[in-house]
Formats: sequence, C-alpha cells, structure tokens
Amino acid sequence: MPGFDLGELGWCAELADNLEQGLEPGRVVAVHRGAFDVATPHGSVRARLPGRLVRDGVDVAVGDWVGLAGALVRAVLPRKSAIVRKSAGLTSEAQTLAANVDVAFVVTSLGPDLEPRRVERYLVTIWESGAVPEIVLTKADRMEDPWPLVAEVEAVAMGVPVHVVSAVTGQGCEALRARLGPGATAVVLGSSGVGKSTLVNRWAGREAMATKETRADDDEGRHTTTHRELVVLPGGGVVIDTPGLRELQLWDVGSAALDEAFADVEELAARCRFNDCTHTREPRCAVLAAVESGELPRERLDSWRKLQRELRAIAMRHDVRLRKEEGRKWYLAAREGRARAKAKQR
Ligand SMILES: Nc1nc2c(ncn2[C@@H]2O[C@H](COP(=O)(O)OP(=O)(O)OP(=O)(O)O)[C@@H](O)[C@H]2O)c(=O)[nH]1
Ligand SMILES: [Mg+2]
Ligand SMILES: [Zn+2]
Repeated sequence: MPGFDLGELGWCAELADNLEQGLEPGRVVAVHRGAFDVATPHGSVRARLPGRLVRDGVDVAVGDWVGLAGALVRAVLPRKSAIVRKSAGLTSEAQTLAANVDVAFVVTSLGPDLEPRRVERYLVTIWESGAVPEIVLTKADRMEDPWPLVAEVEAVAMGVPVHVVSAVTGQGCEALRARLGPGATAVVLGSSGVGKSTLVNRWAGREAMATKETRADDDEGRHTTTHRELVVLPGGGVVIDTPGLRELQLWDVGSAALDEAFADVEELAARCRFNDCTHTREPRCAVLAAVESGELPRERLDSWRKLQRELRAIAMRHDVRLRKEEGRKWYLAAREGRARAKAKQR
C-alpha cells in the first residue's frame, strides 16, 4: 500500500512538537462506525480508539491529527479549527463535521432554491470554527443570468468572497482550486445535491467520490455522499467532502461569530440611543430606522434575532448540563472518599 507524504497533508513542526514520543503521526481521512482510516507514511491504517479514550469522550473527526500505536489511536493532537454543529435530531450533542480546516466552502447551487438565510447560518458556524469561510455558487450553467442571485448572496456575505462556478463548463473551478496550496485543508459544506462531490472530483482529477448520476437538475432527493472523507489533491492540498446537511443547527457559538456574520446589524446597533436597546420599540433605534428606510432587510433582522435566540437556548442547556456533571463528579468523589475511609478502617 502506498504511503502518504504527511507534509502534503499539512503536517508541520508545531504539530510534531505536540506528539508524544514513540507514537506515529497520521491524519484521519474517514470515520466509520467505531473505526477510523488514518493516513500514515506507511499507508492507510484502519484504527480505533481504546476503550479508555472512548469513555473519556474523546472526539475524533475527519481532519484530526492523531498519534498511533499500531492500530490504536493513543492521542488526538490539539486542533487549530473545528467545524461543529448540534447533531441532527432531538439529542443535544455536538458533532464535529471537520477538524483542522483552513478554508470552509459554503456550497449552494444557483437556482430558485437558493436561500440567503441558510448561508448566514453557515457563516456563523464557520466564523466560530477558526476556519475562514468562502461562498461557492454552483451550477452557473443552468442560468441565463445568475447575477441577481449572486448579488442577493453578496448582500449577506459581509465581504466573504463569493465564487461562481460550473462543473459542466469548468467556469471558476480552477481559480477555486488555486485557493488550496500544498498543506492547506478545505471542506465543502452544504445541502444535498448542490454539487460538492462533483467539485471535489474535478479537483482530484478522478472519481474520488460518488456523485448523483441521474437528473442533473434535481436538487432534492437522497444523499449521495454518506460519510465524511478527506481527499488528497494532486499537487498538494486536501479537501474534505461531507454529506449534504438537511439542517445546520448552531452549537455553542460565541457572540463574536454572530457579530462577524452580521457586521451590518452590529454596526447599526452600536448607533442606537440606548446601550441595551432590544431593537423592538425603543425610540431612536438605529436598527429599526434602517429597516424602516429599507437599508436593512426585515428578513435579515429576523434571521439575526432567530440565531440569537438559538444561541441563548444552547447556552441555557449547557448550564443545566454543566450543573448535572458537576453534581455527578461530586457524587463520585464522595463515594470514592467513603470507600477509601472504609478500606483504612479494615
Ligand atoms: N448543471 C450542473 N449540474 C451539476 C453541477 N455540479 C454538479 N451537478 C450535478 O448535480 C448533481 C448532484 O451533484 P453531487 O456532486 O452528487 O452533489 P453533492 O453536493 O455531493 O450531494 P450529496 O453528496 O448528496 O450531499 C449531479 O447530478 C451533478 O452532476 C454544475 O455545475 N452544473
Ligand atoms: Mg456528495
Ligand atoms: Zn436598537
């Protein structure tokens, strides 16, 4: 089995400093149920976490750098970035979509389903992650004039680059690929069917990922990509392909990330008469004035409010959980103390 050049995958001196002696470095390229594919200089290793690390709740995601002892993951090296969402469904757990990402491409296809509100949500999540967001609008070949839609996206992008591409004509694909030098890591994120895997394959120059074959104009339907995978690109750089997300729920996002994604609203809010203005009915509220004048679209304000509410709800759930965990730690410590006292008595 051919080995990997870890330098091409982004291995660097700083990471090496954090690796315990005796462990072999590798990068997680795919996560399966209970096992990981790890790229190493000696080839791909199917590795797993020892029970102790599983019990400690150690999280391993695609893109993670790990220290291996044989086929066991002994350590997960500190991440420089992590894209995290609340896992889908009713549980309140975090899910790491990708780790150690430099550039996160928010991919959405040009067409009637394009939804600027969804883009805002992705931007908040990525600003929180430590990666840098860029927006990719695909399937430009399907539209006579994509520019009104592009302008709509640019209005919520707040300076984040917006790329227009077509995998059919090749428009914009190479320019985007050039964003990834040797050692750089990108991830493609977005709904199912927008063309993430098609783009990855084009960059890889091979069918690295399966893509949907029928009905090229059908954005809906079953997910084609079913697991996250890191693909090494010829000439350096890697890209992580992900399955389409039905929903991107925020996870523990700091207010700075929200401010970054809604810089326009933040700037207006700073000009309100009252410091604690709720922008609902206060006099001389700059935010409401901007909605009134049409400078700030009402939907954008609503979106900002909705995301803020979500963040508050998450923070509250966290508090409850922290208190529960504290209680449990205290209980275990007390039990241990009692057991030790008993042992001494004997
Ligand atoms: N016309 C047109 N079709 C495209 C373009 N890019 C992708 N497609 C088609 O869109 C469909 C979906 O593409 P995929 O790459 O499988 O989409 P995906 O985002 O990976 O979807 P999931 O894996 O389900 O998340 C396929 O039929 C592609 O051929 C494009 O630029 N133009
Ligand atoms: Mg796919
Ligand atoms: Zn206000």
